[in-house]
Amino acid sequence: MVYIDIQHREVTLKLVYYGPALSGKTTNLQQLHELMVGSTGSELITLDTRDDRTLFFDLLPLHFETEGGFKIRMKLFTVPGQVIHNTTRKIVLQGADGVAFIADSRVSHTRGNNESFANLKQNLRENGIDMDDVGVVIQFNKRDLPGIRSDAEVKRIASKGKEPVYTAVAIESLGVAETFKGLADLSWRKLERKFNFSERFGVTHQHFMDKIDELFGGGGG
Ligand SMILES: Nc1nc2c(ncn2[C@@H]2O[C@H](COP(=O)(O)OP(=O)(O)OP(=O)(O)O)[C@@H](O)[C@H]2O)c(=O)[nH]1
Ligand SMILES: [Mg+2]
Repeated sequence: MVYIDIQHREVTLKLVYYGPALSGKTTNLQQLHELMVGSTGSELITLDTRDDRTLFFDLLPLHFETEGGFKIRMKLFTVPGQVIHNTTRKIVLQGADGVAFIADSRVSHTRGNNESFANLKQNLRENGIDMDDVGVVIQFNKRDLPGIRSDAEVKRIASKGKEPVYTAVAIESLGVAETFKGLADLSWRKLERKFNFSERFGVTHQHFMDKIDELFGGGGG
């Protein structure tokens, strides 16, 4: 859960990239890190990989300060997607304020996506997290590959569920920033509902989103 340090006027959000093995979770964080170079001094920390598969997690810490001197920290994690690493996934998910579910757009990966989404729900429940309190967004990644669900189909899926849906080619950095902004936006809304940041600390939602844009060099792009 979000960590609020009133004395130091500081809040820490935990955002987790979740999804089936090889869907592109680590790639999303790598691309975000590249996109934000210059605006944050943060390093991307990648732990325990073998053959480029995540064994524990990746972590991208971000931080910025509002004009009123309120500090916002965000910790972006990836989980290991391989089925066997469920214990690790569950631990990394503890206290999540937001989740970006990275799905593989290929039709052949439908089952893997569905099983991983069910696993997300189960691990949230087992961690005592109410899904309604968490900002969940979905990214259909690997739009460059053959055999993917059509845009129309992705739209249809989006209209059926309540989670915002994004499309991406993470290796080309397409859709990566949009997904992150959507995740930050929704997670902040959920927290605002509970903790009333704008009233307590003078941090409006718009101000928060402006700061997020600045991480990408400003200009809202
Ligand atoms: N064609 C294509 N390949 C991608 C895309 N995004 C990621 N990949 C590739 O997919 C493979 C897996 O990407 P990762 O980011 O390591 O996947 P992951 O979800 O972190 O995998 P685990 O850590 O095992 O759960 C890598 O070879 C990536 O380069 C994409 O948009 N298109
Ligand atoms: Mg990974």
